[in-house]
Amino acid sequence: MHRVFVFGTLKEGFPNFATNKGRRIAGDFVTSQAYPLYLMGERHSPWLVDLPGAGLQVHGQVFEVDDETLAAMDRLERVHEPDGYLRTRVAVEPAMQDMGRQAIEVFAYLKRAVQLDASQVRLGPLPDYTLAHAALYRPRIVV
Ligand code: PCA
Repeated sequence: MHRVFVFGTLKEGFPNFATNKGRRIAGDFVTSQAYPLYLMGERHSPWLVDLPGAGLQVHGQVFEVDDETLAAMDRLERVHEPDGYLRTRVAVEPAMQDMGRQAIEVFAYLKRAVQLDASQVRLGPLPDYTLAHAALYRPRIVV
């Protein structure tokens, strides 16, 4: 099993949740470090840019997923393409103080800093990807 922190469309109740067949670990989590979270381009894709220390601590959810679900998420996030997301390890901790503050290492889908084109930033840096943000999202058209 693998633990994955999702901050965007893979969250429960968000547009790509159908691809996330994992088991949610209760509560909300927040990245231990700050990262820039932007809505990018016409499709308003949520990008968590691999620039730790910039931006804000970002909220999301943690799921335990099997190999098959991880592979499906990798396909959705196009990790095998140079302009896709990079699945890497980040430290996250429970967002609620009373849940304790111990950080756990989990996978997350980040964007490489070299991919960041400032002219494409529509919104951010954000602390949280909300349903209002998701309403702006346009899925990639697969041909
Ligand atoms: N899906 C992944 C990365 C960005 C996105 O929209 C996620 O929710 O974490």
